[in-house]
Amino acid sequence: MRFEQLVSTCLLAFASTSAALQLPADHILWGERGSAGATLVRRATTASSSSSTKATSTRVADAACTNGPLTRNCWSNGYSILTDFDAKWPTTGKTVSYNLEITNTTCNPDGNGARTCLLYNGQYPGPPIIANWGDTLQITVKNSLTGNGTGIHWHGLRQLNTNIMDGVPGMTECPLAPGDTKTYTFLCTQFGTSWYHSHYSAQYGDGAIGPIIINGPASANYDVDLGSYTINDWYYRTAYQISAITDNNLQTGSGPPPADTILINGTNKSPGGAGSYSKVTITKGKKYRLRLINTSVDNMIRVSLDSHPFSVITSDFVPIKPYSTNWLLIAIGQRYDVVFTANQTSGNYWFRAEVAADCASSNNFYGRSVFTYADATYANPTSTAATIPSVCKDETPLVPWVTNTVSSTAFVNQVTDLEVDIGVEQVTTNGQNIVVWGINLTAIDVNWEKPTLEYVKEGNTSYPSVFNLIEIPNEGTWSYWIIQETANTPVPIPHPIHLHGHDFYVLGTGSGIFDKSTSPSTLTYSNPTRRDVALLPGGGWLAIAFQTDNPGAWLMHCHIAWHISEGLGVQFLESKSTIVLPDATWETTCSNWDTYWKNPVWPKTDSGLRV
Ligand SMILES: *[C@@H]1O[C@H](CO)[C@@H](O)[C@H](O)[C@H]1NC(C)=O
Ligand SMILES: *[C@@H]1O[C@H](CO)[C@@H](O)[C@H](O)[C@H]1NC(C)=O
Ligand SMILES: *[C@@H]1O[C@H](CO)[C@@H](O)[C@H](O)[C@H]1NC(C)=O
Ligand SMILES: *[C@@H]1O[C@H](CO)[C@@H](O)[C@H](O)[C@H]1NC(C)=O
Ligand SMILES: *[C@@H]1O[C@H](CO)[C@@H](O)[C@H](O)[C@H]1NC(C)=O
Ligand SMILES: *[C@@H]1O[C@H](CO)[C@@H](O)[C@H](O)[C@H]1NC(C)=O
Ligand SMILES: *[C@@H]1O[C@H](CO)[C@@H](O)[C@H](O)[C@H]1NC(C)=O
Ligand SMILES: [Cu+2]
Repeated sequence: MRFEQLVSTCLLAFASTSAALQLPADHILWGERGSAGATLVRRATTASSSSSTKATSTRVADAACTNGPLTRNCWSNGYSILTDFDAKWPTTGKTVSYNLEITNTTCNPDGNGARTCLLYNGQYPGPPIIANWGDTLQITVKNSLTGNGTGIHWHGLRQLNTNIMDGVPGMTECPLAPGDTKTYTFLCTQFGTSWYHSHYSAQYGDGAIGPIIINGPASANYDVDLGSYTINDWYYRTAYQISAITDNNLQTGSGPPPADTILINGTNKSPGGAGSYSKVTITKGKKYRLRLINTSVDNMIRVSLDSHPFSVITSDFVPIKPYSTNWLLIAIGQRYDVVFTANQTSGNYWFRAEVAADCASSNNFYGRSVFTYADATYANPTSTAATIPSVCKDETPLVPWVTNTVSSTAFVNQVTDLEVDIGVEQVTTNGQNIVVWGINLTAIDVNWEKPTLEYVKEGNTSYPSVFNLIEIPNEGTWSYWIIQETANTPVPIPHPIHLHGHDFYVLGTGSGIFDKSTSPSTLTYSNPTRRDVALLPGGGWLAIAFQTDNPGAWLMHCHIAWHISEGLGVQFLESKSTIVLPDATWETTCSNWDTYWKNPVWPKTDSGLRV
């Protein structure tokens, strides 16, 4: 079965224009706007009263102060919560090293029964990767699988000038052949919470995930960092089995099978009562930071801690103005860091993870874990849940702490030429061209033997049309995208859209068709939500913008594993003339892969990507 035929569940149309705003070359270098006229605004800090101040200058708010429970806004000399990490970051000169070995083993996270799992260092979730803002991470990955290639994507990490470390087989690297090793080296220009996962086929659904924490300042104070808390759907069959069922269901018009349960930090009790809950001990009077990461393959989940409202302090990596909520909806790939206070009667409280039925998600069981006050005896809680919301939409308002503005003139000037049409497969966006991707269009299909960066290195521009490649030739421009579900789609379901290499600005979302004559005026250009995964509403549209400031081949895709596997993705080839090209070590990964692929254990049966 050809997976191009399978794409019909993902009735997405991608429409793009790009502003031809040229900026001085030193703009990117200094992260600073020059004089009036340029519409791309990039500031190193919000504390500036003058837009012509150099990003490297010291601001009062950035002066050295020590990060502590009452000063989480501080970081180090010249860096604080006011720093725009897209423009400026510390370089500590420190390298933090990890080894991750993926093996084919078994796991039994809720006691329901052992199944085949593909795990990092035998752990589920994989070991947390922890570094400080400005450190270099150096992670050596060994593929100890006998029957699959692999590759790790470091979700949300910008990979400035290190596109070859982005871990996307068929785009930024050849897969690691069985037995092969690759060292991924990159600078942590951002801080906050994220995760790593295999981007090779359906692998991450079988356990190949782990958290990433990059310590830095925060927009609210707390006493204790509880660390990462992954929340995800879980199946008793393997991801390859579920994926095959999903593909077959598609032919008959039915959806994927429901997940069997939800795991919280890799554990839960099974419906039959086996297994154990994740247990967290808290002390009365203290404030806690919890780093919530949605590592699902298919399901949207809402989480809540009974009687303890969350103050939300990030959207993905981006620090935001804290706001309070009882329930948080986390789409796949999204992260929210929250702060809560242990100020209730001493006892046991449920942490709940409920599948969001209103988001077309379904599950056979729910997730639970237990938060216990240090002076109470552990028991199953009797606490009461807050009223659960019933509308499927991304969290709002998510107001970035560092204020940035998107050019509205560039958008409005271009949007008059926006047309949504079906059938354009490959375009460049330096004009006013449109790419639309819908029911009868190309599903992305990468080439593991000849990744996009190999084409770039060869100077070969004959990209196969199934690469879904869109060139953005110039740096220093705004790129705008309307991601549109086709009119009258029979499958009006939400899709979590993720972009590599950039945080994007969410200009707006809506139901129905984006109307170029009225919708632009409803968009937010002043300090819009900034993040790396946003929800495209079912039967609607999502308008995003990003600045071209990171040369590379960057994937934009739906983070529902089945959907990207079925081809719901495009790749941007940004400023190909300034991409740092693959080196000899990179080529060795390819020659090892070519040797393996002459006689592989299994053939390639999907887009090759998965998340
Ligand atoms: C993992 O082991 C199972 C059971 O032996 C086997 O069927 C499967 O092909 C292996 N998977 C990989 C990726 O090597
Ligand atoms: C990966 O291994 C699984 C079994 O674990 C197999 O079903 C699948 O076809 C393999 N895929 C590739 C491309 O090697
Ligand atoms: C979740 O597990 C990780 C280890 O994988 C640990 O570092 C972290 O603290 C745990 N989170 C909580 C909230 O207990
Ligand atoms: C994770 O994301 C998926 C898909 O976007 C969603 O269905 C699920 O509810 C989310 N999980 C959590 C814990 O929010
Ligand atoms: C507990 O703290 C929350 C904020 O985290 C606050 O809204 C609530 O009023 C406090 N409750 C008590 C009993 O102090
Ligand atoms: C799909 O496209 C092909 C070729 O462009 C066309 O012949 C066919 O009718 C289209 N199918 C649908 C369902 O639009
Ligand atoms: C470009 O790559 C394709 C696919 O490998 C190859 O067939 C073609 O000869 C290459 N063209 C040039 C000019 O190198
Ligand atoms: Cu999708």
